[in-house]
Amino acid sequence: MNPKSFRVIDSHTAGEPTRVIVENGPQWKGSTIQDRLNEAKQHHDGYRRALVNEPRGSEVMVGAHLVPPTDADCVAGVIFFNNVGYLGMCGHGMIGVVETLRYLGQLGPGQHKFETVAGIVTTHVLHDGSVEIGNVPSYRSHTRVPLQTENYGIVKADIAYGGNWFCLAKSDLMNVPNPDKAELLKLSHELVSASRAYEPRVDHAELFGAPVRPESHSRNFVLCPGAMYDRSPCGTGTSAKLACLAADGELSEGENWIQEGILGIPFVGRFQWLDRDKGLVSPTIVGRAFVNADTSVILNADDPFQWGIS
Ligand code: PYC
Repeated sequence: MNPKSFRVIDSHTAGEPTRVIVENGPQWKGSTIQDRLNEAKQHHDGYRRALVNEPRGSEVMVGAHLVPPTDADCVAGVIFFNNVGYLGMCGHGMIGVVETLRYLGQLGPGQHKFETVAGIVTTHVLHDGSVEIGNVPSYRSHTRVPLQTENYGIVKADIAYGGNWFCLAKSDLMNVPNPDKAELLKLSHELVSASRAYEPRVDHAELFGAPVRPESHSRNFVLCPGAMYDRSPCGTGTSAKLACLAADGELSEGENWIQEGILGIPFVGRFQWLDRDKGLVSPTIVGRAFVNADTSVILNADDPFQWGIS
């Protein structure tokens, strides 16, 4: 790959940024979303490194390639990436992609489907500008397993899938108005490591505590791969939480769960059962994104950090 520049649109969803390549991106050759993920990894990883790493991006940035869909019912395929690699699905990022396409005039009101590496997701642009995501089937694989951490003793945690794999635990560290991020990161890292004995694909941790707003049910802190924490309530993380609430009988089918992120901005989630015996749910997440930049990324062969600082 050697474009001189390409156009990107930036947005944030509840504080968490998404950067979508909209012009002069890679030429895709494969036919399935899995082929295209492999191509992104093998041939187009420079786009990822240039976009999300410093000096253009930061560890908190999630990027997205829009690729031709395999399924004719879908608007596009989406390959999400961050500072260390690729994500099967990204809820805040999907809301950002929909808002980006709306900003470009390429998406009208109503329902639109997208292919992701984790499966097909349905999106719906609502009248107030927020976006509803019908996420991939989600489930809990392990219930309240005792995880031995280095600094916090034994912590009981659930392990669940919501498009990415999560270790989920309640933590008193969250029950203060301004939680200590360094402590939350340390505990989250220790939980991800310990939970891999049960499910090796876990690469996100989610800690829960009391919400800030009276109408909310919970506030979370989500550690993502690449050591950054999600500024939003995390769409895939909220989906994993919904699977746990459903399995525990703590939320009824169709009932709203208001999940604040660490900045206090909420996503609204609810679920439908797909298979009650297997604990499989279809989660819906609602959140809002705002476009905040429409710009060109310039690649200069003389620049020692043309491809970002890894
Ligand atoms: O919203 O699903 C999400 C997400 C995953 C990583 C960052 N955000």
